Amino acid sequence: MKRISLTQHLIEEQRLHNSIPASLRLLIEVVSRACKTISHAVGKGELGEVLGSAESENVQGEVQKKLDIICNDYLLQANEWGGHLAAMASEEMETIHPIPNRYPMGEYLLLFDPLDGSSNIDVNVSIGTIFSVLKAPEGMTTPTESDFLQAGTRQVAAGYAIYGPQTVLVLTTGNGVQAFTLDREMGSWVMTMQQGTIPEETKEYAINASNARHWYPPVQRYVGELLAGKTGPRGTDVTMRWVASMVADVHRILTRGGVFMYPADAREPDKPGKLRLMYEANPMSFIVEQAGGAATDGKQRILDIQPEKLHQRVAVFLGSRSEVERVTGYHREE
Ligand code: P6P
Repeated sequence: MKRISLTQHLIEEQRLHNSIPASLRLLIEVVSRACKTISHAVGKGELGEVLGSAESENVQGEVQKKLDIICNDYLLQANEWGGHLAAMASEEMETIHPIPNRYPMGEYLLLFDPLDGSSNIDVNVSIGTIFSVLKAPEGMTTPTESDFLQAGTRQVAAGYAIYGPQTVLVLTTGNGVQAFTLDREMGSWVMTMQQGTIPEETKEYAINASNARHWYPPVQRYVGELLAGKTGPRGTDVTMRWVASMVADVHRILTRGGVFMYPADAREPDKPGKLRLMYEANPMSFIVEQAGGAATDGKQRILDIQPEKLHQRVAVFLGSRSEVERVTGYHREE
């Protein structure tokens, strides 16, 4: 495979598909540069005195890590001045962040989880940044939260950076999924995957099994059949992985297949699960579908969900198409 840069890829995509105008290319390159900065900060760990709690909570009521806030600021500062954005939204901020008046307003909306998997920061397990790009509604002058409430099918780009043994940026702009590995000596993103494809079948599943007694019947049935292995209806043994970093679990699935589940459960009956629709489930679902996989909330395609709130949660079943269709089918049989 040609080892091309992110910039060359974006310019060639524009020539081929007319899908990445200059302002969207600038947006993606600015976000990728912020991810390089985040990778450096994450990589320093305690040496940068950035580990540990920030003694504050985010809108989700979750304790924020120092790095959550630092990385959120990196993304805000990197994207404010370019003239490509109208506003931003983040897991770490209750309200949207309009572009300051001193800068020109652009045509895109950027949503992100600046550092997903925070519980893994202090124990040196892979974490990541997830981002989603929408177009601002025509004629919008002053961005409001409602301008962000667009179904996942309206995304023009989505991606994540995973900070693990390698730092890898995974991106889709609607024409397949590409991956770029950070060449730390050159400081550049180099294409290492030209078209990600999730295998249709898999023998690997990901779920937090400690919640088993709280799962609703369709998930109990699906996971129970997997656990029965050769002796059960599936007739084969499987393996389970749970990193508790969505970026790491999704990256494994993009690389070798699998099914990722964060279902609703009886612990909080009024909540449809833990993960957030706008800046976790939607971007990951866009990537997974572009790689030939599937993503539902147990009942419907995640990308079709019409959002009602910026920080709303959603149940997530995504990955190898045959498995997602099976577990979704069990929900529909209910
Ligand atoms: P649990 C990380 O906090 C996160 O939002 C996702 O990245 C991850 O998949 C999930 O929560 C882990 O949740 O309940 O297993 O700790």
